[in-house]
Amino acid sequence: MNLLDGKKLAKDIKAEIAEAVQQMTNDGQKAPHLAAVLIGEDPASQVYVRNKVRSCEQVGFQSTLVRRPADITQEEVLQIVDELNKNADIDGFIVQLPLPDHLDEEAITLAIDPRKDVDGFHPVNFGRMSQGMPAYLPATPSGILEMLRRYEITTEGKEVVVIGRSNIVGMPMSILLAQKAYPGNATVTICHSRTKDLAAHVKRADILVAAIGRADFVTADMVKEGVVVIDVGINRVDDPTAKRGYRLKGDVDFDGVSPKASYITPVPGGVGQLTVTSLLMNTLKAARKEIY
Ligand code: BQF
Repeated sequence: MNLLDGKKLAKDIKAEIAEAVQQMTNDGQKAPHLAAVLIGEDPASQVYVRNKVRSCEQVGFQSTLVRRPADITQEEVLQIVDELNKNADIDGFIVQLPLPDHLDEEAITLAIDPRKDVDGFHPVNFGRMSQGMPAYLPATPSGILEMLRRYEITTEGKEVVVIGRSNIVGMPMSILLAQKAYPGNATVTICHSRTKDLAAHVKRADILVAAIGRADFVTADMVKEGVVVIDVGINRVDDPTAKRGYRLKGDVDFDGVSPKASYITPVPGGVGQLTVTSLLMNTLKAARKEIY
């Protein structure tokens, strides 16, 4: 078993981004500037946003955090998005999901200028991505592609099984791995809650992407010997012995599955790390106007 070490890759990628920022500022340009909108007090969202702001600092980006209470109105959120769209100093911004229930996530995502949509969630970016046009790719699939590239994992002709069909992970991941590209050229199966005999599909996978959102969902009996396992799950499970009272577990039973896997991502320290570096890469591209 080989570990797909997200922590190490993230360190390398951040050093590369920091170098690019140095170049820009040496050339008299301003540093890339990312803004994040955080609404409410969701504990996981607070961790993620703090993580993103700290990562910006590490690479020399400017960052702006816009924090608002959970009872903000839809109109007020749209007002913030509009201001960020117009603010020439901001290269890209994100609205941290999930949003409180009374807010319309779809309408808010649609209000973001696609040229500043560094999360790649706007349907214009999804559409461009689907057609192989330059686009801001959603951060998690983009991070997974980068991981496959850097570990030189072959995807051409491989059986890929993606479990999960979300707009931000499962769907775009499936499209990207089926595209005529590297990494890509795979034969992709999308499994979901209505799939009949999920275990039979998973058993055929050369590469498995697990994006379900349930701790230890994939067990050793379900996978083929030699499988490459990409575990997207970030699940909090109670652990009284941990300092925060919980620990993170993936969607894959790591201890059971890893002896059968040729490569596997750990949780924590796997895909999540690359999700954050992909957001930074997208912001760098936005500052350089590389996409459109
Ligand atoms: C790690 C996310 C579900 C829903 C909304 C590093 C992150 C997580 C884990 C992180 C995630 C998950 C993010 C690790 C951002 C990934 O070392 O294992 C980084 O910050 N993530 C998010 O912004 O929104 C989510 C998962």
